[in-house]
Amino acid sequence: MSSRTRIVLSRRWPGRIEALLEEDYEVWRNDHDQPMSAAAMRQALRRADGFCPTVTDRMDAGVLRVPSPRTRILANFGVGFEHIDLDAARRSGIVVTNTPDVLTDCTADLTMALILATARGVASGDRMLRAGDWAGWRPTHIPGVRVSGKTLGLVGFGRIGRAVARRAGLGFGMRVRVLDPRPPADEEARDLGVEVCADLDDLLETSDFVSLHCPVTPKTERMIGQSQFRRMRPGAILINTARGALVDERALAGALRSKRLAAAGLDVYAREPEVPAELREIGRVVLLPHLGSATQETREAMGMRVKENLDRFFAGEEPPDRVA
Ligand code: 8YV
Repeated sequence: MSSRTRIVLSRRWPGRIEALLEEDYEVWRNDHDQPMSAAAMRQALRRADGFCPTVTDRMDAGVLRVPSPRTRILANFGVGFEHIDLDAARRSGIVVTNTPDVLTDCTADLTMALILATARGVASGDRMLRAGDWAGWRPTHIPGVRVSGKTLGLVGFGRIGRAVARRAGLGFGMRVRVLDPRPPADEEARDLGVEVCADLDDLLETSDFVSLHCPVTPKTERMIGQSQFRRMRPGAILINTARGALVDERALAGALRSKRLAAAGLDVYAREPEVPAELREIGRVVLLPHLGSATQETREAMGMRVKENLDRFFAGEEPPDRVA
């Protein structure tokens, strides 16, 4: 019988990282690579020393209420951890970690991709051409919106928000306005080239592009709804690479249909992988399947960051990215 520390990976990971983990751990993989059921997760908590979930694993109090779990650490593959009930984990004596930093740049890059794609008809132009509907160049074809020099409002100014601000400010000469419960001090804001907004209305009323970069909490859930869309500039564009639950998706579809908003670029949805039909029907929405951190380099770095948390924890040390 093996006396190695046993860990469960809830989904398939990049092969190189799975192989590295297998050198140090007894690894139980979910070879079907489908979200694990609550029963399967509870069984994993009973039988493995560590469990490595992703955003597709809803680890609520019902799942975590396992009598005397063998699992002592939930090492999440991802920076966001709203899918894990931290209080329930604490009550079961389970430590929780995440993977900050390593996905900042790639998520910020994808945010810029959505800003450019929505403003410049990248997806609709591609669709039109593939459908054989391009009749040739003309001055009035797919008139986009200029990005350079416009105002970008960032709701949430943590690591990813800051990385977006650098790209937008330095690369595209955008004026960047930010909102965060812990705003940068005046000097830092000056150094970063951003302006701090007084409140959400101030940001919405002054931005051509509004991009979300905050976690979902009871306070921020559906923070962008009908009345917020009414505050936004006519013709503004909403970008969301954070979490779908921040936005009232029905109100978003309404704001797009009424042309209050020119476009939206979404990488995340309230009930993934479900994407509301009313959003799919609107051509001015660019829809991506949660690709923020999806580069080979970043997914491997996320796996390595999980491994570091596991290694330190099982060596009896404090894991570097402990969130509970
Ligand atoms: C991850 C993300 O790929 O890290 C996050 O919070 O949203 C994504 O980029 C996903 O969460 C993996 O669990």
